[in-house]
Amino acid sequence: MGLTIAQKIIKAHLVSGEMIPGTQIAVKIDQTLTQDATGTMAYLEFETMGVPRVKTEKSVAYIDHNTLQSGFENADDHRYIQSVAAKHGIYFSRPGNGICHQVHLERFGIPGKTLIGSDSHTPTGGGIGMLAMGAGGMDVAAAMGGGAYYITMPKMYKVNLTGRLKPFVSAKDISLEILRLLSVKGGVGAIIEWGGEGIKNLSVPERATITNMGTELGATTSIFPSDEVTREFLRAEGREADFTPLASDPDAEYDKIIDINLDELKPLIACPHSPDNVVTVESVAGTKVDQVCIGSCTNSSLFDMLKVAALLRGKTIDKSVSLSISPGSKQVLTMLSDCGALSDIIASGARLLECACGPCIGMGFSPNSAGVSLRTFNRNFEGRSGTADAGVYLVSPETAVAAALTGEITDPRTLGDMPVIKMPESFKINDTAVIPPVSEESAGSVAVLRGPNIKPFPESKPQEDALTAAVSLKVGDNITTDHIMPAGAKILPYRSNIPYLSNFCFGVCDKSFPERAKEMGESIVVGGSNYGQGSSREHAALVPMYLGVRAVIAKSFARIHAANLINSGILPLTFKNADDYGKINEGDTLSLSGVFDGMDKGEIQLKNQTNGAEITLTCAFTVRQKNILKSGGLLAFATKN
Ligand code: MIC
Ligand code: SF4
Repeated sequence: MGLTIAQKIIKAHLVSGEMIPGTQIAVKIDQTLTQDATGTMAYLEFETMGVPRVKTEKSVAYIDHNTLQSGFENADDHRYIQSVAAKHGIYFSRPGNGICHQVHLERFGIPGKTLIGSDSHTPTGGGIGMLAMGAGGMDVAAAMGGGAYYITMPKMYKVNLTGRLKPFVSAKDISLEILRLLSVKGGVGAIIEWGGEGIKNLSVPERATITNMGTELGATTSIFPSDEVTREFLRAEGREADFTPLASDPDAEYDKIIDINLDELKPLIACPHSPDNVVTVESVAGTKVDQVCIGSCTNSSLFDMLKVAALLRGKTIDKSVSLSISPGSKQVLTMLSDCGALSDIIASGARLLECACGPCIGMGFSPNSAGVSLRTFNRNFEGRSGTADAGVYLVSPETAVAAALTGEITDPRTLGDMPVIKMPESFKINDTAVIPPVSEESAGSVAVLRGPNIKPFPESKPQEDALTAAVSLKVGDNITTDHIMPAGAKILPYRSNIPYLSNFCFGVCDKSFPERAKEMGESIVVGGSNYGQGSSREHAALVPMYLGVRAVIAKSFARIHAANLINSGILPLTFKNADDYGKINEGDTLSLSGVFDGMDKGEIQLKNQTNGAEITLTCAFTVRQKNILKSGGLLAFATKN
């Protein structure tokens, strides 16, 4: 049987296991990336592991999330990351150099290589034919130390694109269409390969928009072939030598095949508060808009920005709209400036933000009360923008500009003719904002600089054979990591201070949770399906662990979050019968007995002491995961072994 692209890369990197879907495999990791919001913790963990020099081919530390320095905390973390990177063999991308995924694609991504990143949108690298996956900080730390990355062997899905995008319909609309078709759970346990003759007309940045948003499907990753389009992109980046062709075999088999005809696609929009709440733009046209934000790792490439500039040229944005533009990288910004397109953007009345995540993670530019914000980003979860009652919509750059010009949601096809965008043959290369590590010989003289905001790592407890604890919180379906551990400008600076962060845990669902959990000592959280979707932030597991959460029982889990729970020593258990979810209420006391035996058998019995209900829970832990849980988390396990 022939192989898919992902299967070929996995086969070439397989350290243990067999490529049987649903079973655990370990893959060798060639490259890692971190960003600052998860990086500080990842490097603290890496230091604990005691490995002097990273063992990957390339590891890069980016500063792109916590760039708003309203106190010493973020600046201290930047200095810590810069010093730890220099010492241990990691490249350091300075604040202002751009969003990790955009810069990595431009400067470091290599077709056929494996990449894990402590950020859920690491699959952006799939746009260039990498097997790129989001992971928790501890897993990234382990990979930097030469450890393999353990995942469940995914199923293979294929999306066949036919036809060609019409003017004012773009890659973002393809992402929204697949979300409309599959939902935020539709990609769980799968790798999505994009193919068909329709991909020939999609440039690498457009492909990267699509693989980036594959994260919102819950997919392990998404990937495009490495073809002549890829070669052209690498050539423009002065990196043609990194090119290798990569395609699936003609007889490769897929678990699901989806066809999308690009000729028929219309401008789409994801309505609040979920990326799969997708309708056509024309069906909500006329809705008043307060704010428009263009940028983020989904839509901040030079191609996107040139389109935006061309559509804004000679026009003024509506007086009721505030428009922000954040180019994805210094390279994009420099080229926009050199060709004069930046002036068109500025002249229109847009506000220029730095090359960073910015509004996407609530780092400034929060909307007004009950405001309507149209964003070219990938997530519109409740509260994420920093304004609790804002309504965030996800759109393409074309639709974003249309709304900025008219002050209301507007089908961009009504704007007239789409200007023709000419991409330069080569990009302007200037890597001075990427600081290489010091040589191995000089590493001893580098002092690691720690600020007072770095608090000791919380101690986890080994799992025991029996657990009796009360339910501190019961939540519904699709709970995101933004619900569990919110981000935003006020909270993000404390990512290396778990005790302080814990005051905000589950704040979006129930502000009294942290107090209650602390009073209970040990407790259990109950959730619905797709629990923990969204970000890779391990803080969504570390903080509940700090607050005494010993187990999470849910109808199903998102991949990275389930791994983070295990890495933090928390038991993720699934209802065998989803209806049993109704037999547990907040405050009930639950008893789990025979946990070790149950972990081996894949079933653990639960007794609800409050109402007498007997419930069967399932789990599918590998030997390694059982040992991690019995050790009290990955860090304890890794330092012991
Ligand atoms: C996000 O988009 O939610 C983030 C912020 O980039 C996160 C990482 C984090 O929480 O630091 C992600 O997607 O993994
Ligand atoms: Fe940054 Fe937003 Fe991308 Fe996360 S989704 S990496 S916050 S731009």
